[in-house]
Parts: sequence; C-alpha cells; structure tokens
Amino acid sequence: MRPLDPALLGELGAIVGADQVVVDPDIVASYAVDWTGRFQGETPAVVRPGNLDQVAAVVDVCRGREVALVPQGGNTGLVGGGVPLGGEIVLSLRRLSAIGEVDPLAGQLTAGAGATVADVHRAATAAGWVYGVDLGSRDSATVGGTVATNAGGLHVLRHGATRAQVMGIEAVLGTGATISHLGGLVKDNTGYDLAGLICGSEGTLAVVTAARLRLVPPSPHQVAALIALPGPASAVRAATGLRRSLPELQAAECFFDAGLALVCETLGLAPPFADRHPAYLLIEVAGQEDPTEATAEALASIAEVADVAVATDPARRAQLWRYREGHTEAVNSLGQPHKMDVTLPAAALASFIEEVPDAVRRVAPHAATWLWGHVADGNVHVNVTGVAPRDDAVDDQVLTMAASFGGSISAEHGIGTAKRRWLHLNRSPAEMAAFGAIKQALDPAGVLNPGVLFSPV
Ligand code: 2HG
Ligand code: ZN
Repeated sequence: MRPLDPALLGELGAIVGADQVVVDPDIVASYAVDWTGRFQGETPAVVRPGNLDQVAAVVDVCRGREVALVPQGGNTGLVGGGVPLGGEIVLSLRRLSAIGEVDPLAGQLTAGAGATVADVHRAATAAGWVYGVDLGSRDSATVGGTVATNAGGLHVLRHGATRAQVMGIEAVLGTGATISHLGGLVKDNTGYDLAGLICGSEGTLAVVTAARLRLVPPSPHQVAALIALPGPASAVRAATGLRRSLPELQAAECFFDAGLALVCETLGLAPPFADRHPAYLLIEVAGQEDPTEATAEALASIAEVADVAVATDPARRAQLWRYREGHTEAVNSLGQPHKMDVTLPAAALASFIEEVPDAVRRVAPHAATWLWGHVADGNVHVNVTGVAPRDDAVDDQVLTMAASFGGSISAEHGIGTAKRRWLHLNRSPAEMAAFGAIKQALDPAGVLNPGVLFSPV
C-alpha cells in the first residue's frame, strides 16, 4: 500500500460528508483496538458511509489509490480481524442500521450491516418470529460483522450458524462492483453461492452492506437447567443424550469449576450449588408446549448427575445464563487473554479438554487455562491468561494440538490476523491456492482487509 495522500480524505469527505470522516485521535482510537485490548492498531481515519452508494464510492476511490480498508461493525471480533493493525482506514458500517419490514409470508427480513443482532431480535419478535442466531455480544455485534464472520453463538445446535440464516446478500466487492441478491428465494440454484462465499470471508472479498435473513417460528415455552457433572467426558455424554431425547434442545453449553468460581467472584454472583463440581452443562429447551416435564424426564435418565437447578421463569433463567455468559468478561478482568476458539470431533472433545491445560503448562508454566464452550457443536473456547500479548507459544501449542486431534483452529471466531499463521494446519496447499485465486478475482487490488486470512508474503 502507498502512504496516505491527504487529498484522499477530502475525496472521502465529498462522498460521505466531511463530518463522517473522523480523524480526531481520541475518537478513532476506540475503532483501532479490539474489545480484549490484545489487538491494537492505528488508523488515519474512520469513514462512516450512510448508504450503499457511499460504500461503493469509498471502496472505488480506495481501490483506485491502492489504499487499504478494514470494514468494521460493532468491533466485537476476537481474532484481530476488524481493527487496523496495518494502519488501514476503518470503514465503519454502523450507520447502515435500517431494518426492513418482516415479510409475514416468507418469515424473512432484510437488515442493514450496521443493525445489531439485538435489533434483529426485536424486529423479528415484534412480528411474531425469532432470529435463530444469538450470542453474548448481541447488543453490539452487527449483522454485517456476524455475516462476514459466519458467527455461531448459542443456538447453532438448533438453527445453525449465521450462514444458515442468510438467504441473500448485498455487498460491495473489492473490484468496486455492487452485488444485490436479496429476493430471499429459499431455493435458488442459479450458479455460485456468492452469499455463502462472502459469509465467513472476514471482509477480505467484499463489504457486506445488507443481508436477507430467514426467521424461525417462536418457541414461547422455555426451560433452562444447570447440571453439575463429574468431568468433561460426562458433560459430552450428557449433551449427546439430551440431544437425542429432547429434539427441542436449543443450547448445550459447558464450563468448569475454576471458570465458574472466577465468574462468581468477578461478577459478584452466589454460586449455583452448595458444593463445587468439576464440570457444568447448561441446557435450554424451547418449545411450542411447556417442555418442563420432558426436560425433567430426560435429566432423570442421565447417569452421573451430581446436582441440577431447573429454571422456567425468565429472571431465573437469566441468572443461570449469567454463569455461562459471564466467562468472557471474567477472564478479561485478569488481563489480555489469548483466545483459541477450536472445534473437535465429538469423540475427541473430552480428551482434548482434559489434556489441554497440561499442554499449556508445558510451554507457559505460570499461565492459567480457562475452558468453556458450545459442547454440542464440539466447540471449546480455550482462554489462556498470564501470557504476554505477543508471545504466541501457547497459541501454537493449543492450535497444533486441536489439529492433531482432528479439529479446527477456528470454530466460530474466524482466522483474522491472529490465526493466519496456523491456517495450514487445516487447509491444504491446493485449498490455500483456491483461496488466493478467489481473493485475486474479487479484490484484485488487495484493498479489503489485507492483513486477514492470508499471511503476508
Ligand atoms: C462465547 O461463546 C463467545 O462466549 C466468546 O464466543 C468466547 O471469549 C471467548 O473466548
Ligand atoms: Zn462462543
């Protein structure tokens, strides 16, 4: 990339309005650092377009001048993929926050890239539907960011990840061309699935400006249960048993003794049970009819349950969820964590969870390992604290171990800049070459998120 020409800021101001090209160092600073504080970059400007045409014009101007852009939504990413680590201009999509009417026949809506996931939930609920993706950062994470990263979250087990909700996409390619395919046809085998490709491409191919999202029918009766178990293997077994006996299971989340103690201490919560237990499984069942009885029966059939707390009213359910959702915040209070979001084959998940703390200790004897995740998806979030932000021996150890167990180095957070060094563990040279060819075709000038996914040559 060439050094920034000051005239460029004037050109960008002419497109989006001078007041939407932010250069005040105090304001741009918050766009340049990720939520954990581990990934800190710098940017000459944050550009805030207000509509599709402005996004297209910004991309076109930057492409012509070979100036790199980092598209950014709610800045809730965890792999250094949405912050300007190479001094790029930040292209903030937050102003594209409009949500269209819910189509009552199709059960779909079109949301702008800057709408938050919580905004989509509110719009869907108001129309008698539900959006199938939910995640702890729902109040900040945006449609554009969650589409660009194919975000997973808490209900993948029931509804799939974001890609499974995307019925169409509007985006500006790195070539400067706009594509808009928002008709929402459920069946549409007319060539390449560009929406599916752009979803999960982490801003390297296109800037997502809007998405057509499918909605699911509401399940008004919900029950949550927190189950205490003797260890990871029993948590995996219990989750599998409950998936089979409770077809309306929509979440199965695991965490462990040390993490729960940290959450209780950091958030000032009373522990859920009188005694401490090695492992916990938090489940949520949501149905058209009250699932409490079926849930109780299913729980009774699980061997090894040491204790259980069942909640049906919303306040008590939210209390149980605090124990799970509080993990990210609690671990962050200890300093900047190294986050390794991995998936394992079901048969290897428990062994991985049991062995990974020792593997971390071998390369970082004083570090602490915190584990939690979406057990039904095989997805465990390995967080390690007490390691310098740039020391990646722990990342190397954990990601290599996950791959050697047949797993993936990124379950749902993406590769970003944090994991590109290890992408070869999961992707063959032929696959990487295909990635490169796609990047070259859709972003030939290499202006979109140049530091993400591909290692610098
Ligand atoms: C979660 O499931 C999120 O809690 C964040 O994906 C995980 O903070 C993390 O490592
Ligand atoms: Zn997660």
